[in-house]
Amino acid sequence: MSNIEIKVCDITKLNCDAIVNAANNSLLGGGGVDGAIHRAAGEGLLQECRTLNGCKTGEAKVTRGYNLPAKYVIHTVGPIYSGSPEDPIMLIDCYINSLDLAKQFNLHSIAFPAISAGVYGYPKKEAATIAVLTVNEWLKDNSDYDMSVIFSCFDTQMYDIYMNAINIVSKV
Ligand code: AR6
Repeated sequence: MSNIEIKVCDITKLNCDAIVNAANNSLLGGGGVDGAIHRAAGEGLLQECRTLNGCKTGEAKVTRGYNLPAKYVIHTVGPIYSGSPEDPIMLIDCYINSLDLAKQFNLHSIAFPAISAGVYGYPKKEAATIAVLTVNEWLKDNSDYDMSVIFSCFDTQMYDIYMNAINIVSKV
């Protein structure tokens, strides 16, 4: 997993080709990481988001990064956790569609927050394991393409959860 890094950081400060936003279906901003990204990017981001006609759960759309250090923002919408079998399927889609979109735009570095693991209530360990497994599989399936992935954790508790997930996945 040489292309995966886990960091405790504010994702809005990262100088990657793209940062991923854990958005809602409207794409018009909200709380959590979504609010932080819109505040840091400025009004231009909201204006571009208004042209996108929202985003379905599990899908991803791209905008420019405006005042962010990141060049692009990939907006994806995680599932609101309900305990149904659909939840992991939609969360997996968020990671795959974000990475596919980054590749389509010829981007080579991307940072993810813990999609759905905040307001949307996905149990943190499960969300982190799905994130690590899915990204690891995507990197294997796209081994001819150079992509670096950062998992941006907002606190050390989430960092520990991701480190455990990496340890579990690397033993599989
Ligand atoms: N950098 C990195 N991670 C962050 C940051 C940050 N600046 N801020 C928060 N987090 P959430 P969700 C972490 O709730 O669960 C919004 O209102 C946070 O600690 O942002 O997918 C949207 O508009 C948590 O671990 O996203 C939607 O309505 C993780 O990011 C809804 O929330 C995700 O938490 C989406 O909920």
